[in-house]
Amino acid sequence: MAKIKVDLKTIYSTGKVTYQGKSLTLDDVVDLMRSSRDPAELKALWEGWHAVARPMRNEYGRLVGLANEGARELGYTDTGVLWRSWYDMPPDEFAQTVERLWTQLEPMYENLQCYVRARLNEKYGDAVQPRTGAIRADLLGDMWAQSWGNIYDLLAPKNADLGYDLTPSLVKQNYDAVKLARTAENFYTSIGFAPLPETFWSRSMLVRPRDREVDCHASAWDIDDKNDVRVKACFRVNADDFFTAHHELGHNFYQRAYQDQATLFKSGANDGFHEAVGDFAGLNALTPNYLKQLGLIDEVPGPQADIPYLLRMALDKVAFLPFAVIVDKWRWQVFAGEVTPDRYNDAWWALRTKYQGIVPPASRPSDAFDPGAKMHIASNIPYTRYFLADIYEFQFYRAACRLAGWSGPVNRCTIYGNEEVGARFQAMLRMGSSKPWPDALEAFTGERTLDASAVADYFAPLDRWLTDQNKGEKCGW
Ligand code: X8Z
Ligand code: ZN
Repeated sequence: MAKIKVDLKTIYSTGKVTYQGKSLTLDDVVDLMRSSRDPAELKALWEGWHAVARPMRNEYGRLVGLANEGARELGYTDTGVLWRSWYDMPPDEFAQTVERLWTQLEPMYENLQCYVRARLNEKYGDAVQPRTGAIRADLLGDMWAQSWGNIYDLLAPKNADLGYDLTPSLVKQNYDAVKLARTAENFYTSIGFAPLPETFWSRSMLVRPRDREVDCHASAWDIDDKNDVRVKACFRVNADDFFTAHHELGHNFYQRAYQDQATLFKSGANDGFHEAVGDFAGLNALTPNYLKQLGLIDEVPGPQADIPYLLRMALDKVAFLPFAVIVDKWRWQVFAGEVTPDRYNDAWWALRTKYQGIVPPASRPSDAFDPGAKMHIASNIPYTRYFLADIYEFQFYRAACRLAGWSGPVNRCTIYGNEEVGARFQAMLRMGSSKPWPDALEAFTGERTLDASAVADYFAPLDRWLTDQNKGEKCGW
């Protein structure tokens, strides 16, 4: 099993795409897809990367069999049940909880999909993107069509301007990978966290080394259960990695917060909490008030920028929801033996189309293994954690803004510099996994359940606006 895991991981992290005579790494391709608006080029890059995963299928099938053997020895029916057993409730109830949360947010996603599809149709024409049905997966500014913020320029409201563009500002202000991480650290220290240890800066990998192959997918590490925390990433200077820097450091600050717990409790309240800490910081850090304090924008835009801002956020946070559901829905089916290797790819696209309303740019080869083109499948890392984080981070944010006594539009709230809120937040993180997660959630928010209303309330003004914009469209797919 260890050998298979290394094989799959290696195929993923060393995969190259040959395009226009150049050999491109995944981060090169991802970078091109952020800004390319040429459908032929996008299709070539998308197909090129998905071809990398083809040789994984057989070994992946063997991994599933071995993982299931282990899960059964531990008393679980299959690995999917084992993975669903981590949330202080029976595995079936957890699956129902995910379904409940998704069902609550689905109408908002459909609204967003409908609006985006119409704008893409106007940009590319019927032959590339029809006005009805699913969206072509390569047109959304992201290899996995999981977050769509990079095509905001194609979707911006006609008469309302966001007022700034973060990526060029970062470039203009001479940001580099270290400055991204320093800036993220600054958010945490402003709310009372101790600065990162010097070893973080000397031992982390923040850019892609030129002399060897590395796994570039960003991750955060706790090496000694004490202070030797590190990030491994290949940051580039753009809005995505500005956010990712906050995300990764969230893992490290959480690790340090629970370092005095007993060994068994040195982990997140659940894995979704671990992902949500940095996302919560990122939500605060993207607000115009804070960006102004950093000198990244000249002026805080007026109320006319609220809808554009919410749209920009929804393209990342709302668009992500169905993707974050299907990655493990697919694996739950696979681990349960409901989907066999010959149907891996079809089952993947059935879910992608049903939940996300997207389709591949052209029909897929019969031996394709498109799930393997996503790091978390190739490296066998569970994914529902990111769905949970997408919910928790808005619950954290809503509670933080309440604690801070914020009264303006919620999207403008930032608790930057608020040590009182920071202390409450750290008290939750210090608990590690010593208590069931509802206790941890309650310690900071006063709430004990996963609650989609925090996301829904945050985006409510946008949802109304989208409904209005979509008048006359045939939404759904
Ligand atoms: O894998 C990550 C982090 C590392 S835990 C960079 N994320 C998911 C992804 O990239 O697919 C963060 C958002 C979702
Ligand atoms: Zn993470």
